[in-house]
Amino acid sequence: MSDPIHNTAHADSHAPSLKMLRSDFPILHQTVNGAPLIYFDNAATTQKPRAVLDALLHYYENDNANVHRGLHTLSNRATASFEHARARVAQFVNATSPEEIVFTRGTTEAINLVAHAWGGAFFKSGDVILLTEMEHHSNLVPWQLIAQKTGAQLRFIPLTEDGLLDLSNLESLLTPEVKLLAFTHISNFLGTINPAVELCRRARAVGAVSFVDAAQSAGHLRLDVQALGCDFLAFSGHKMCAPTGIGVLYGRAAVLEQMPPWQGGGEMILSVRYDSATYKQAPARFEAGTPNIAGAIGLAAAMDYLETVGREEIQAHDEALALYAYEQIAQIDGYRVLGPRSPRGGLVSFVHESVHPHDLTSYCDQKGLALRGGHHCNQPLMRKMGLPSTSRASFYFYNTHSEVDQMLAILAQAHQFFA
Ligand code: 7TS
Repeated sequence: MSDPIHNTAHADSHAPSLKMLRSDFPILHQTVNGAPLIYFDNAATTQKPRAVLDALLHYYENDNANVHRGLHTLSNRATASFEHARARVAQFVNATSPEEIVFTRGTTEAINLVAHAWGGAFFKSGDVILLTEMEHHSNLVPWQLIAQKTGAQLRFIPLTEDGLLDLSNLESLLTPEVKLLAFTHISNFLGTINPAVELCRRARAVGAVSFVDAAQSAGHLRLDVQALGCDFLAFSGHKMCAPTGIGVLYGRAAVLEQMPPWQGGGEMILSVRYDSATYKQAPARFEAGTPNIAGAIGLAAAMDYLETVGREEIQAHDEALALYAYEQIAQIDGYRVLGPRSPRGGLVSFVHESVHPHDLTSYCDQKGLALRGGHHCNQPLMRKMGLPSTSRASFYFYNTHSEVDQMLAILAQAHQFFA
């Protein structure tokens, strides 16, 4: 069979296998405001293939029951599927064991869990939490909250003019006071791919724990937590073809074992008295209450699906579309693209010299083109760059070069329309 994804410009018009992939996504085949939908808001959430929808339906039609507590067949089946999903995730990120995988609602909840549980136990006054200036609010506000509680301080790795991390002074930032370094793998605003292996290694060298926010990378490139050398890593299922409400916290076994519980409730206890309780080992200790069972099963189905598409092919395709869009948007009168040229994740942020990004994004919506306009939860960096907001096109493997060409035509029309 030929390569399912073609990453040379315009090759997709001759790619029957890519068209076949699109047919796996029922939602893509509709018109919006009278035009065929072009869905370029994948950094916010991706669409779901039939295989994932079927897995959800199959679970609810055949196996639905609560997990880990039933002595009946459906409960045992639901438990087996849920724990199979955990093992699938472990394999997907190359964790050493499923016990290193904690299910959460998403990236945001995973970061809050670590900030409150790990940070709450181990941060003390004078400690430093090192972040970067390009963090999503999810990887900033939870650390602010725990810093206020513990007396720890936040410190930031600055950016270069090109939108890369400026690591020239890392030594002076990554001092022995730094207890944790948390950074985004791929910026959801600039598309920058950060040197995760190097950052984790440098953190380890000063005895700091590392936390990789993989929300924008997990569905786009092959993640290997052992090769990255990270202590924690988090991502959201919904940005990689799985349902909303399910996400993952990976924690290296030795670090996870030290972490006290965050939320209390059913499932996470060994034994409870009126005045005290003892807790299970990780990961159960961090999964209080009934989990998102169907979501975990959908996530495993999504991982199987992404594996059949080909994770290297996905990365190459998304990056090729982003690079093509980046170079071509810059050629259209009135537009400026942001962030480094290459390498980049599968997204491009841009601004028009006089049209507000919200007006531009609404104009595009009228043509069936779904972009995101806003601050992309990067307010501090936007403010620093003097931007109120941007428009952003973000791609996935079911997007095509001809869709990018249609976007370019719409952006050129918008320039005329608003002139
Ligand atoms: N970290 C990064 C880098 C993100 O891009 C996002 C979501 C999150 C964390 C939070 O993920 P959640 O699933 O817990 O909400 N980013 C975006 C976006 O770019 N547009 O909408 C959500």
